[in-house]
Order: sequence, then structure tokens, then C-alpha cells
Amino acid sequence: MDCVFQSKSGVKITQVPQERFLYGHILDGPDILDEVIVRRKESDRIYGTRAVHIGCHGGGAAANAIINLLCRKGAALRDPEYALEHAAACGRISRVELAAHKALKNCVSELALPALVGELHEHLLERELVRIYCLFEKDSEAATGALQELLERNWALPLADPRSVVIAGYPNVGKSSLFNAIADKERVIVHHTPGTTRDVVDMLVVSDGVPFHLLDSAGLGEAKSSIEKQAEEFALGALGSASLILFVFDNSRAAKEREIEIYNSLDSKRLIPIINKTDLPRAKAPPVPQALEVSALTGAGIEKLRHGITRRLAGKPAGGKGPVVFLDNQERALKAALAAGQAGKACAAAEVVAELLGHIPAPGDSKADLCGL
Ligand SMILES: Nc1nc2c(ncn2[C@@H]2O[C@H](COP(=O)(O)OP(=O)(O)OP(=O)(O)O)[C@@H](O)[C@H]2O)c(=O)[nH]1
Ligand SMILES: [Mg+2]
Repeated sequence: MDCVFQSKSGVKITQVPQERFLYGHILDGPDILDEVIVRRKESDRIYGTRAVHIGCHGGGAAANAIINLLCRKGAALRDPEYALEHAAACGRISRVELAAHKALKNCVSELALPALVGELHEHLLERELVRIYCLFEKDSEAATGALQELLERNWALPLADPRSVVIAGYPNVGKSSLFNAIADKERVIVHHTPGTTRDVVDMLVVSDGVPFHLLDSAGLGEAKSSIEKQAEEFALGALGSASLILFVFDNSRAAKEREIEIYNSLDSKRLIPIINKTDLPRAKAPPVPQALEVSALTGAGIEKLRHGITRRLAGKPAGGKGPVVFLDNQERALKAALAAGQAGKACAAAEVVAELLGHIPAPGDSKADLCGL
């Protein structure tokens, strides 16, 4: 590193104590590539080796030029994701930290940032899991209570792990038109022929800062050919795992008995009934009460529908500072641990928590120190 870095003070990076910042320049022969701040670490937590952190001033192009220079000098380029996976596998970082890094990389909602960046800076969820693990050894009831409280701090779930919203209904009611209207993009084919949509189409939409997977699907209830039956099966599959179902009726015709039957068979907690084509004269009284009236053609009611979707998906951030559960698999594991704890199986519950952390907290673990081990 000293062969490419020249500090302003003339001190070499190998001569300063670790963690001390040094200001200077990266030089490629006589050329200055960038003005930088560097910091040496005897043992980097992620890479597990001696490391030098370089803070570039000139943005992406300057950073790339420095990377190229270092590669010419014999450095090898490593995939940061591989490095994180490796660090977790070796126990240098926890699985919770690994998950936060990955979620941050895939994050499309700035509303999720406080939870993810917070976890990377302060390890609040990780610390709480260590605390709960330790608590299971001493006071199982208190540990179960803490798990219950932690499970309530899950507001970041739909923000970091986007939910699925499926548009369903009879053929030709305007599902694909509604998909395009909500997504604000001509993404799927719209046609007056019933049975146009066959495959499930998925698009990530962000509205009011809340991301969700919007899914268009084939019409239900009228499948005759084997292709239509397969398309309907795909649609039903999408409905099974959806957080919300936008069930669409057609304002211009009376709802069919089978259509209402399908609607009533769906999980009412996840349903939003919608009457589309309200720009056309109404054929009959709405088939279900409190349906949201829209016109995918004119755009009437679409903004209100978007707000309705995001309101239903996003929870309210818990007040105050504290740990936040941010991924579905964390929530699933915590629920399993809670069930085990409530069934009096403290060891099994603690094991689930340890698995989530990726390691068994041990005496001497800096985070275990927090709970007095
Ligand atoms: N007037 C009016 N026509 C609409 C509206 N929404 C959709 N349509 C028309 O209804 C027809 C069917 O629209 P699609 O969006 O393809 O309906 P779908 O439910 O996806 O149909 P399938 O994929 O075949 O099940 C097309 O001719 C659309 O232009 C609307 O709000 N108003
Ligand atoms: Mg369609």
C-alpha cells in the first residue's frame, strides 16, 4: 500500500497505529489518482486479514482507477458478497449481519433504511437475540416474553422483504389493464378477447415508498381447454402466497354466481374487492359491499387504490429505538422459537435463536457480555 499511497505528513501507513486516519494521495507513478483518507486495520472483521480502508474523494471513476492500479500491483479482486458469506461461515459476523448486508443491497425502499443501516451500525437485533438466548438458560418465561415483544417490532418486514399483491378475477374484467394502471407502465397485454393472460407476470412496484410485487394472473372460473386450466392453476398458486388479493369485478355486467362463489372462497383478511370499468354504465348493484370503484381506462380511483394497498401492507414503525425484525425468515424462526418456549422447550427455543444468529453465543462473546455471561 505504501508504494501507491503518499500521506500529506510523510508518515507511512504501516507506521501509524491501526484505526488512525491518514490523509494523502494515491499515486500512479507521477500522477495523482485521487485525494484519499486511509485507515489500517490489523484484522478486518469481514475479510479476516490485515486491511487498509481507502476513502476516495473523486467518486466512482476515481475508485475504479485505484482498483485498477492496485490490481496492476498484484492485488486480487474479491466479490464482496462472497467475502460476507465467508465471514458469516467463519463466525466473524453473525447471520443477522449478513442478512442486513444482503437486504441493504437489494433494498428499493428508503423507508427500510433505518432498520437495515441501524442493524449494521448498532446490531440491535443481533444483541437482542443474544440476550434472549442467554435468558433462555436462566428464565424461560422472561425469554418467551422478550420474543413476543421482539415479534411485534416487525414494521420493516414489508419494506425490506416486499409482499405480493395479486390481481385476480373472472376473465376480461380488466385485470391486466388494472396491472398497467397501478404500475403506471404498459407492461402486460390488454385485449378484449377473454383468456388473454395465461402466465403470472410479476413486477416490483414502489408506491408511497412501499415496495410490493404486483402480479397479473389469468382469469378464474371459466377454464375449458387444458392450457386455460393450467393458467388457472398458476393463478391459484399466486393467490396462495399473496399478502393481498385485488379481486376485480366488471361494472358493465352483472356478476356471475360462480364469480361471487370464487370471491367468497378467498381469505377475506387478504381481499380488496374492486369494481372496474366504472366509466361504463352500471349493469347492476355492486356484487360486494365496500368495493373500491376504479376505471383502469380513465385512471379514476387508481391513486386511491395505490394508497389503499400501501396502507394495508406497511405497518407503523415502532416508536423509539430498538431491535427490528426485517426478514420473513427471521419472523418465521422467531415464531418457531416462541412456540417452543411456550411449550416449555427452552433448549429447542434457544437453538432456533442460535441458528438465526449463525453461532452459539459463548462466554467472552462481546455481544454475550451484554447479558452478563
Ligand atoms: N371501458 C373500460 N374498458 C376497460 C377497462 N379496463 C379494461 N377494459 C377493457 O376490457 C377488456 C379486457 O381487459 P383486460 O385488461 O385484458 O382484462 P383481463 O381481466 O386481464 O382479461 P384476461 O386476461 O383475458 O382474463 C379490454 O378490451 C380493455 O380495454 C375500464 O376501466 N373501462
Ligand atoms: Mg389479462
